Amino acid sequence: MSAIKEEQRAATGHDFLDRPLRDVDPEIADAIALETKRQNDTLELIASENHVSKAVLTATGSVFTNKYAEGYPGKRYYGGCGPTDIVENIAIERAKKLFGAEHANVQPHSGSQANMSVYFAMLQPADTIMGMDLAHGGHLTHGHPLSYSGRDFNVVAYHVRKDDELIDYEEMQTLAEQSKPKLIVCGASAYSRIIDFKRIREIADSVGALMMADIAHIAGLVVTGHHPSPVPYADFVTTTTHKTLRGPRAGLVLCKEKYAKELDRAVFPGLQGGPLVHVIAAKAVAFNEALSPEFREYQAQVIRNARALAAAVADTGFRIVSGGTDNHLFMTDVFSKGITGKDGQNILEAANITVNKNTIPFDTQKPMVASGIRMGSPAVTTRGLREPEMKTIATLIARVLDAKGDLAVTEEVKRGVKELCDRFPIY
Ligand code: DSN
Repeated sequence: MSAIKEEQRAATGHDFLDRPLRDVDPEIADAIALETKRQNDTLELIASENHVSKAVLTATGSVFTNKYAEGYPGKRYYGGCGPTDIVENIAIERAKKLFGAEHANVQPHSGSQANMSVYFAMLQPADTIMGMDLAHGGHLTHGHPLSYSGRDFNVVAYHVRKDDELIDYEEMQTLAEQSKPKLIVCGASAYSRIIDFKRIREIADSVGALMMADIAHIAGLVVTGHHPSPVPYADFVTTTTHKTLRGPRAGLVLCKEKYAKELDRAVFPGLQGGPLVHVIAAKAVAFNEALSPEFREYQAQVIRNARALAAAVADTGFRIVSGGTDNHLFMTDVFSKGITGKDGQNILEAANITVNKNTIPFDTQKPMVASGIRMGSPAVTTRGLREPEMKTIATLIARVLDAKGDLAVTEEVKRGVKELCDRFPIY
C-alpha cells in the first residue's frame, strides 16, 4: 500500500475504497461467481435474455454509478455533469441514428418505465387504451389488470385468431371503432410472427388514436432490417435495451420531434429522478455495437437459429404455436405431449437448459402452470452456436422432456449441454 493510501486509511479509519469485493462481501462475491458459472454451463433459451460484451459490462460497472445528474444534457440540477453530458449526448445521437428516429430519451430505467412515460405524457387516468392480451403474447404493461397500465386506464384487449394464432387485425379494427381508444399499443413478448405496423397505423388513424410500438423483444431485428420498423408509423416506439439489442438492462423511448418535450418531461421529473448514468454509458456502447456490420450478421443468425430450433423441436413431436417463427423466439405447446409449461421449465432447468413457462393463446392452464414454453435464440447465438447445434439442442430438450425428467436421462442431457457450453464459452 502506498504511503498516501496508508495516510488516507489512518485518517478515515477504513479502506473500503480499495478492498476487493471478495474481502468486503464474500457472500455476494460467491453469488456472482455462482451466477457466472451458471451462465457458462447453461444453454440460455429465455427469449428476453442475452450475454452482453465485456465492454458493456465495463461501462455498467463504471464510476458513473457515483453521479447524480437530474435533468438533461446542458440543463442539469447538479454540478460536475460535463462527462455525463458527453455520455448522454452520445447515447442519444447513436439511438437516433440506429433507429432512424427524430427524438430519443435514453433515461428510462426499464421497459416498464419507458412505457409508463409515454402513457404519462399522453394520457389521463381512465382514458381508453388498446393492447394485446397478455395471454395471447402481449405484455403486462400493455393493459394487464395487475399492472399500473390496467389499473389506471380503461383497457380494451385485442387477440390472435384461434385458427392460425396470428394477430387478428380485423378484430383490432372493430374494437378500435367501438371503443375509440386514445392510444393503440402494439408489440409483444410472446409472438413469433411479423407485426404489421403499417396496418396498425391505419387502424389508429381511422379512429384518431395515437400509436405506440413496444419493440422490446425485436429491437435488434428492427435496427438491422430483419423486421419492419415501426419508427415511420408509430408516434412512440419503446424498447428495452437488453434483449435482442444486447445492451445493459434498461429502457429507451423514441418519438416524433413534436412529442419530444412532453416525453422528456414525463421521464424526468414526471416519473424518474436521477438517471443511471453508468447504464446510459453502457447503452451508448451497445448502440455502437449494434451499428456494426457484425451485429447485422448476428441478427440474421438469431433468426436462422430460431427457425432451425423451432423446426427441430417440431420434428420431435411438439406443436409449435402458429407453426413456426419469423423472429428470435417461438412458443412450444408442451401440453400437446401432456407436459405442463411449469413442469417442462423445471425439467429443462434440472438439465441446465433455461426457458420460461408461458401461456399459449386460448390456454386451458393457469398462468403459473401454463401449457407452453417460450424459447429464444439470442443468447445461444451470441455464444456462436449455429443451426447444427440447434438440432442437437432440440434432441436434448425432447430427450429429457419425453423422459419426464428421469434422473439418469437428466444427467445424460446435462453432459450434452456441458459439451456444447464448453465448445462455446461466453467470456
Ligand atoms: N420479462 C420480459 C420477457 O421476458 O419478455 C418482459 O417483461
